Amino acid sequence: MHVPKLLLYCMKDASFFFLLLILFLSKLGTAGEKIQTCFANDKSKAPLALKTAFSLASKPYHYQVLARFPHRTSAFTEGLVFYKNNLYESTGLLGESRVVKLNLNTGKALVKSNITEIYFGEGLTVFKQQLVQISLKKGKVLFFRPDNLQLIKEMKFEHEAWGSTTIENRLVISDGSSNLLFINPEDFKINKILKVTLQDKKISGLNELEFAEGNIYANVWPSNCIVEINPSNGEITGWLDLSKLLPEEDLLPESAVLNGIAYHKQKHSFFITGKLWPFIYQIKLQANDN
Ligand SMILES: [Ca+2]
Repeated sequence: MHVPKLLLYCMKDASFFFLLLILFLSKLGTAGEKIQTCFANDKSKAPLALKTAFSLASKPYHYQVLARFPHRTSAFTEGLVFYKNNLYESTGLLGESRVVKLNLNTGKALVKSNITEIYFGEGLTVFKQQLVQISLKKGKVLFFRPDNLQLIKEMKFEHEAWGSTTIENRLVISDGSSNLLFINPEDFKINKILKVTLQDKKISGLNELEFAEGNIYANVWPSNCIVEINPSNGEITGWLDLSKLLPEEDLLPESAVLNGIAYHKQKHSFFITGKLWPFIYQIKLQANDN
């Protein structure tokens, strides 16, 4: 049926017109609910384009919480990674930035890095048995020994850097845009820029990263959502809404968004926390029911 004929039919038959209207409004309502769940704790006005893209995407992954561990509410988490069964965290804020080896059961720091210079720590990853911490704007990259967190060396990366992970012999760095930068860690030159898209829409705000089981997982700032990215073409293949992970009574300031993703290969599960969150959650992804 051609559109003009359809309109004519609707005008002739008011009930059919109202049926169409109800269907349209119910569709909007479904999208609205999805937006609200994904950005339930978002007080910082995530871009409308981002919200719309998620509302149009397929349903999020389900997840199961396997365990909950304490987390220091003073920790402005910027990166989380496992190395040899130990969990390491990078914290941000000027004067508060360091790398910490965590006791998962107590939430306390077993070992802390000790850098006197003021910088803003960001993502944390592992390369050649060393922990690599990037920083926001000073171009500083710090390499630490995992056992005692002594500084091994410093390098420069003249680019804004938010999150990081490692794929084989390259680091992958986010910069808050929709791009992921593939870096040679020997000279910190950019080898490749991967554009991340969801149904052909660019998704910006990519932050903390984790490479796990062939996919890149990234949390999308400022939200409590994690997206699953195909590292070969940048397409988002799934997403996870973690806005219900923290109990409502534990809701924290505006800046307290999800920002820690570490994958434990042997336990087949993710360890998730956020800036200033009181807990680290161990979760297992489950397929969605699309
Ligand atoms: Ca990570």
